[in-house]
Amino acid sequence: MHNDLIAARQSLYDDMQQLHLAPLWASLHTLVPKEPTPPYVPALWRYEDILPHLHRAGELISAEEAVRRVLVLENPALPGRASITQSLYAGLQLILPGEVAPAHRHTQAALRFIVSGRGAYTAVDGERTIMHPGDFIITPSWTWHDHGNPGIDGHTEPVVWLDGLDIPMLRFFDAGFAENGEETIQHVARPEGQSYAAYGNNMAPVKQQHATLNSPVFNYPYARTREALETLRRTQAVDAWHGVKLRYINPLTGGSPMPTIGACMQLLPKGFRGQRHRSTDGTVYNVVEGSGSVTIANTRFSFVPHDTFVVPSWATVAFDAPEDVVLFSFSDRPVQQAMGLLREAFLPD
Ligand code: 1HN
Repeated sequence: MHNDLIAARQSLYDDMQQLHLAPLWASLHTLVPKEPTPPYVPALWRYEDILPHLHRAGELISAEEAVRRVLVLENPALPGRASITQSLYAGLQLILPGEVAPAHRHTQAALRFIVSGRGAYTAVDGERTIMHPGDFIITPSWTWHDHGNPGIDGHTEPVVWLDGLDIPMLRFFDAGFAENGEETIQHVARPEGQSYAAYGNNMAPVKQQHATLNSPVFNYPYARTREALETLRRTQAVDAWHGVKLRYINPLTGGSPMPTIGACMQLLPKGFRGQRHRSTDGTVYNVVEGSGSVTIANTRFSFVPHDTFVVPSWATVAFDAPEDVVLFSFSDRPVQQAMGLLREAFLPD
């Protein structure tokens, strides 16, 4: 009787399959897990391992031919998906002296976190900004952007940055559009520094302060961020989980600089031994300064400057900083917050 029932059920499922029907009760527990079960894994990419390959690519393909010369950091459990988490993409981009990466725009939003080198610029909707190591730069959805590396003061060097995009999220929504610019290098419409002067000094133009989805500031310079963290470590209690951590904001709203990606910078003072925490936003980190280690779930990863690592949704994370450490990070937090889904937990010792 029992075997008959099993066979009869299987026969039902087989017949249903012809009609593209599936029994919910067979997968209900995986569809609605008790807590997140991300299909991707914690991982760390050593800059030292990536850089030789990036330079080999530099010898084999120009920035212009490649359009963007990027090595994609693919989550080891999501091969071929151009995804570091389920919602986010990350890659390391190289632009050599004299090269240009042609103007285009797309609905996918991008951030740049400058890793190494000086003398390159990125242009966003008619304004250029020189990229310095540690700068956080945004290229919001559907903004024209191109990059170039003319050098600075007669001195030229390769420039490398980390790109973060919401590519998998837009793929999920099937909301991707793109177009190429008519010119390779977009026309410069405003002098460098104009948007920062207008919006980057805790002030806003008296006649045009309507808030938009994207921050009117598009380069958040490292010098200012670093100085803020340095002052705060000396003047306030260090958080037991985050150290000293600030989030980047759209100055007109106080919200994230772009609606789909949030970003932070944190300083872990020498000797910091962080407590474990977790959150539903899978997060990508880039090491700016200092060596240390991070324990993600049960795995400990050592890191040095410029390494990149990913902490999956709901995995516990704790940092150890035997010297001063500065970490940049980004995630889909603003999306989860807008949907009322973000959860985080700060675990006791
Ligand atoms: C893109 O436009 C850039 O502008 C970098 O530098 C990476 C990955 C996929 C699609 C567009 C850039 C990208 C990208």
